[in-house]
Amino acid sequence: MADLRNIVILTGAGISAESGIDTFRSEGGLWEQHRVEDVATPEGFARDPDLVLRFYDMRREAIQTKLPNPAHEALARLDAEWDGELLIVTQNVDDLHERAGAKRVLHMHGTHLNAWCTACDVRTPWTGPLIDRPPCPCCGESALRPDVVWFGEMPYEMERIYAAIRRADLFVSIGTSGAVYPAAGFVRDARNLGVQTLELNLERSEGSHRFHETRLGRASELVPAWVGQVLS
Ligand code: BV8
Repeated sequence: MADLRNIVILTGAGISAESGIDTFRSEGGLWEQHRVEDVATPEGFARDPDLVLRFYDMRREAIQTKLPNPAHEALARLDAEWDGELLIVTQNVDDLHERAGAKRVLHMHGTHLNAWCTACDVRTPWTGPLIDRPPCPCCGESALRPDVVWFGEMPYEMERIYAAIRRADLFVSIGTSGAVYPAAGFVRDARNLGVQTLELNLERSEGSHRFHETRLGRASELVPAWVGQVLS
């Protein structure tokens, strides 16, 4: 595309799969080990905070042992070399985009590596467990929760995301099943605005029919190939 200037990329768990981080919906995935209602909702947290804190403590610890894969590295290269607008909107709460060197990253569902104080609302970088109810470094209350957007909670920076989609020439979705809204609706919003849409995914997703083009394969192969095309 000659007039390609502004790109919005949406990533999901599939881009981190080859780094060894469980996705949500493949067999043996995260949700199969736990009922979503029990671990990824405010009600579940109120009902059994220890279960939820352990679920996130385990994942927070696990991601710190994982490394970015060629898909994350390719997006970081695009970020460094692309002189148009670029926004990597990730549904993931891991920090592999940043660890690969990407800068223009927006975590719409929060991040594993922050603790959010429900008493004073301050967010603090956090790498350890929360199960022992450590005190908030700011207010001292033992009221920390994962800084992660649960079902029924409003994703972060939605206006910034929609503004980027309105300005985009291309919307690319990488490694997501298109099962969760509002992220799964971005492709429809993009198409309604006349934006070109591309999906890179291991298998057809719930949203594949909405994309102009879908390429099937592993992110570690598809994403470097696509970035190479865009930068050439
Ligand atoms: C909101 C953070 C409104 C937590 C997540 C009916 C009843 C109740 C609610 C709803 C309803 N209908 C719609 C809703 C809203 C709800 C929703 O969409 N529910 C669904 C289940 C129907 N959404 C919400 O609640 C959202 N908030 O709507 O707020 C509001 C309005 C006003 C005021 C207040 C609120 C918030 C949703 C956020 C939930 N949090 N994550 C955590 O991580 O623990 S969701 C989580 O699952 C992810 O973040 C992601 O968003 C979502 C989907 O996961 P994926 O990333 O797509 O991963 P998945 O495993 O599903 O798929 C992986 C894909 O990768 C597959 O396609 C696979 O083929 C592919 N793949 C695998 N390997 C590879 C690969 N691809 C390439 N290469 C590979 N190697």
